[in-house]
Amino acid sequence: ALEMPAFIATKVSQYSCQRKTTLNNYNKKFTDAFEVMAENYEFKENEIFCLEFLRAASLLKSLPFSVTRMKDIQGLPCVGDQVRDIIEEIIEEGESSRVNEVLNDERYKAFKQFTSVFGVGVKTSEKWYRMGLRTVEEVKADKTLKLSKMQKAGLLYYEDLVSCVSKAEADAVSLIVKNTVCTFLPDALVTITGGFRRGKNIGHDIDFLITNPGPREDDELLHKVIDLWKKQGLLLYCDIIESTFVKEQLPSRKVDAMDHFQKCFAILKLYQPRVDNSTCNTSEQLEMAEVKDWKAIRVDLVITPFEQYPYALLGWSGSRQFGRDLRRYAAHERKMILDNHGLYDRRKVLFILRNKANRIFLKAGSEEEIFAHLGLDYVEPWERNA
Ligand code: DCP
Ligand code: MG
Repeated sequence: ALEMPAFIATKVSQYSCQRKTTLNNYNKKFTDAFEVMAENYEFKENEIFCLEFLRAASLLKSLPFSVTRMKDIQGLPCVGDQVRDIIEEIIEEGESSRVNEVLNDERYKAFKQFTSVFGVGVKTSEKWYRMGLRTVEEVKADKTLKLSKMQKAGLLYYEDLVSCVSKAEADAVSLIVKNTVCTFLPDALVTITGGFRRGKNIGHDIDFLITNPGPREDDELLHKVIDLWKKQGLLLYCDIIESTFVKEQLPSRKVDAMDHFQKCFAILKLYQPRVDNSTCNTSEQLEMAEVKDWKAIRVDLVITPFEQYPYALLGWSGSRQFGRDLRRYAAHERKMILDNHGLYDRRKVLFILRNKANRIFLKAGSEEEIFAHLGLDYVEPWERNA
């Protein structure tokens, strides 16, 4: 850790895209607490308070030292009264009563379980909670529930999907994805994004970007890949979303908006010999464990046009908070609009729209060029763990 005198609190930016946040978190005790608070506010659909805690968590993750006294947070941005109170409690008591209250709250506990199911968000959780359901087991047992195809798969493979994806599993799936894509498009570029690109060694899914350099585009690529996996018996679930990208459309100013790429949310069957049978008690369980020599893994595949690839890469590499702050920075500090497709100068957009011409799109051949367009110092993927 840096010595305190080398650290000047007033120089810390309120935007995580102007900070370096590695996985080396000196303040996990605090950031875990803030993330619980943020999640609880998300479950209550209180976006303002949710973001306040997410921003504070992100800020403390970027500090090069552990906070031990209230003096340590003096002058820092993103630390409001609510956040300060919790920091104070944790410094003095070792834990926060407000956070413990949330952790013991019946509604929080139920929502936490429900939203851990693939395909289940706050809305569905609310419905189930109102029906008196409290656990995933109860949801599984209730045969009267109307479930989407996604939720059915989420419940069917629940145990595999809640146990996190390891780096080794991500590498194994990465090989499968690359091999399959290359049988159809040998020059295609397949890149792992999301948390694994930021250097994490676990994740809840594996995210891939696929693009084809040069003029050739293949709208059928994703369908061909999926069909082959189906034939090979590797596909447990898949939901293909066709591209909704329209050239004339203005970029979205919503900070958490979905992009318009053709994509697929899939569950793949990853074969792997199970070595650890120590949790099996009966011979029946042992037999089951031996029979199931695979694990269900959540995989996202996103197909991007080559000229939008750097923007897609930046967006899909996350973290979610880093992406939010990049877009907030672009809008508030540069009067530009950033999304996963491109970067637009709003003043120029208005000017050009008034003249009924096409919208303006700042070209970028790499992530470095996007940071440069925004007037930001480049931040490496492993420094984006905000
Ligand atoms: N993302 C996006 N548009 C979406 C979904 C996600 O731009 N419609 C971005 C934000 C995330 C990144 O893609 O930072 C990857 O999404 P994940 O939810 O997979 O998040 P991570 O990979 O960062 O975390 P995890 O380890 O939980 O998978
Ligand atoms: Mg991910």
